[in-house]
Amino acid sequence: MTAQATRLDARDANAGTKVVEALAADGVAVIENMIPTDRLGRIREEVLYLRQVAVGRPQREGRAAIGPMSALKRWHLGQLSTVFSIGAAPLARVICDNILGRRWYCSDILSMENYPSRDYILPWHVDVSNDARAALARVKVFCYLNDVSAANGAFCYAPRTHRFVQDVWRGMRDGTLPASKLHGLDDFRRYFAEFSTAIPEGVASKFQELTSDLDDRFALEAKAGTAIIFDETGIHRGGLVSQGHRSVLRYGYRRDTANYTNPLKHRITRAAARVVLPAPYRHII
Ligand SMILES: O=C(O)CCC(=O)C(=O)O
Repeated sequence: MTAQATRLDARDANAGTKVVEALAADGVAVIENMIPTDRLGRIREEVLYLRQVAVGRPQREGRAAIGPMSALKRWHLGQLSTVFSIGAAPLARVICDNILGRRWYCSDILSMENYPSRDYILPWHVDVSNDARAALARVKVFCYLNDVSAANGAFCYAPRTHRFVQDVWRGMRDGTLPASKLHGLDDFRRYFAEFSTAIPEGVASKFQELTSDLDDRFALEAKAGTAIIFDETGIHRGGLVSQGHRSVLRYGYRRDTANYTNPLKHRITRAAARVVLPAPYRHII
């Protein structure tokens, strides 16, 4: 299987800078040992707890998410201390500082357990829409909790596609391209065919080249404890689990500028939490 992304090690002192460079160039980076081997057992236990409290009952399969703020309000921080310490690791903070600026927080911690299925976990798609604030509005740190290969659903990313998707968003925003909601790879293919005369030639041909033969060569296979960081404007998919299972813990970080229902209350609660909570919680809440 071809490795289609820069691979580095979380213990490398310059890992943060290298991740930021790889994200700008390729839209994706793989970080080995994001979760040290000796903490994987504890993380798996805490993830079981997270799944139980997040959905109110033990749940073997599927997604379960908890927001750090809701974990705080429901007194679950202590039981999730290792999960939080990985999310607040210096490397995660350096990456968020560089990409999101100084004001960011962890908005959600998501556990995903996938078992054999006839369907891909998610087909080729991008996550964000044509919105100036959306590009890299969120950083996702996507950690494998077991060894993952193409056979058990490795995450797949088409490197460098983020640049051409962003060109299209830019064109829509400045009015040189017709506005349209594009999410799946087929939406992009249709759009490129329909507006071929408006889309700059370099953008269309490069996008087509990068997405013409997407398959398992783009699967990011890695050992338990490895994290994948990716730009959500690039084309990616969840793989197919044909045997075994895949266990993932995904941290989502956002700029602290989102429109909350009650922004003042939200800000005050977060500011207070940051003063009173010990590390690691105060770093990411
Ligand atoms: O679960 C996966 O492998 C895909 C996840 C994904 O597409 C996403 O986080 O945007």
